[in-house]
Amino acid sequence: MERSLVLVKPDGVQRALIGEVIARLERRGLRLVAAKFIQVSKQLAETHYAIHKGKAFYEGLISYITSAPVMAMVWEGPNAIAAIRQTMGSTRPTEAAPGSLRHDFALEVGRNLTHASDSVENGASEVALWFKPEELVNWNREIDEWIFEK
Ligand code: IDP
Ligand code: MG
Repeated sequence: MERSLVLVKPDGVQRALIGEVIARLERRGLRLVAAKFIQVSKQLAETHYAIHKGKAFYEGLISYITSAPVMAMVWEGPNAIAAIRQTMGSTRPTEAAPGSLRHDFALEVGRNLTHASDSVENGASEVALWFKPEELVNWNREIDEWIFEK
């Protein structure tokens, strides 16, 4: 079972799209593990986006993610990493597949609504960065056997 960190970034929160993001992930069959609504500190932002340090958009990215509250969540499921990134759409909204969140609700790469982990390993490390172990809820749903094959 793969796990991904999912963020509704400040633009998604300001535009009242938290529910839209959650609805699409729920509808896909993914299972919610944790959620919290927080103001991101500069320190957390810099650790989370350390891989982008030095790039031209880095400073703008840090001020974007710390500009207003975010909805931070953990979602899990088989193939969760690929499934969630597909539901989000490509990083650049004009390259995102029709029907994806970034296609349907965004125009610019610097205001692309969401974050999702890009690999199983990064999913695990991002979940550990954003959440304490006791904030993660292990649970089963009645419908799991109709969505998860095993
Ligand atoms: P991802 O969020 O789809 O994984 P990354 O390449 O990891 O995309 O970039 C992280 C975030 O940095 C993007 O979601 C976007 O908000 C921002 N970003 C990436 N490239 C650019 C750019 O060229 N200009 C402005 N912001 C960018
Ligand atoms: Mg990324």
